[in-house]
Amino acid sequence: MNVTPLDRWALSRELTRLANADPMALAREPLRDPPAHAARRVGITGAPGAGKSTLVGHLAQLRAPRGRLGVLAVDPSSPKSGGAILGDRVRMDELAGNAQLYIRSLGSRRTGDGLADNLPEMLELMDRFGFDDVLLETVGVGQAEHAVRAQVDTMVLVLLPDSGDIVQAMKAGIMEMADIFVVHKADLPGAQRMATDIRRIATMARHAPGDWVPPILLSAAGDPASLQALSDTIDRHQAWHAQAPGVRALARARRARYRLRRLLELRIGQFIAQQDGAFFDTPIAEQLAQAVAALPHAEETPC
Ligand SMILES: Nc1nc2c(ncn2[C@@H]2O[C@H](COP(=O)(O)OP(=O)(O)OP(=O)(O)O)[C@@H](O)[C@H]2O)c(=O)[nH]1
Ligand SMILES: [Mg+2]
Repeated sequence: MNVTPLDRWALSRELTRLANADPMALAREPLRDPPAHAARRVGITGAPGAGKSTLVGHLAQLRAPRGRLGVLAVDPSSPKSGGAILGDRVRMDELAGNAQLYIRSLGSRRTGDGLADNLPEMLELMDRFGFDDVLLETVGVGQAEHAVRAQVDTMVLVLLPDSGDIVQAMKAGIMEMADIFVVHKADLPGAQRMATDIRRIATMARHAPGDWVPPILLSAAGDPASLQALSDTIDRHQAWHAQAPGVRALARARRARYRLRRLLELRIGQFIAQQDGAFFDTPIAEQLAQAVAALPHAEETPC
């Protein structure tokens, strides 16, 4: 547990710099030693209004006393209000004044996946600032989950009871990505049935011995035991993640792949935006060849 004072000012300044930095310029910065410390990274994702912020707020309350905890919310419904970031049922005054707690909202910009452009660098910064836990809230729009999956150790998928959520989630191929399913707003009708549906779908996935089998939890803002159970399940998954052979190497490779793909996509996006109609009249093989040839010259075309 980190007991040194958190330099909020330096952290905020650096996060702002990263939030505004051109990803290409950032990629050209001199390589730094990897951070000595790694935060436990937990992604909380799900459809708009599923209750992500509410869960993040309660998790922050439960987990902040154990160490330095950061909350990063990408595109929250109301970026200006800390209350919205944490959900309206969490009393801010219970969290305010905790010197080891840091909450920040990030706007998503160019990336099509609904994540902040330089999120990998921001998460690495959280490691450098000695965070024990980082909770990352993102609104699920299909693509976002794929990107979050690459960045976190534990992925919590929040689903609403009795909605088209599960169909959407299946369509987007995100059911296989969750480490923990949470049917939130379990005080509403349909939660049990939804959990049963998820269980039916989840049991179709094959698991080797020693694999993590994603649990399906029910939660409600007014049910403290359900929130504690979620926090405990996150701990269990983190413990499994830390010791399971090959899992950390896989996660590292996944992050590295995501980082490179994100840069390439940005670069290719710039290239395509710069072309005129005549370019698209040429054969597709020619277009492809030109696009690939343009890749190494990103610095000549600032975005
Ligand atoms: N019935 C019920 N409503 C809840 C519960 N938890 C949260 N809500 C309500 O659901 C609404 C959305 O909650 P949020 O936590 O802001 O949801 P979110 O997923 O963060 O929403 P976005 O960030 O806008 O996508 C709010 O009006 C909450 O009061 C719950 O357990 N039961
Ligand atoms: Mg929210």
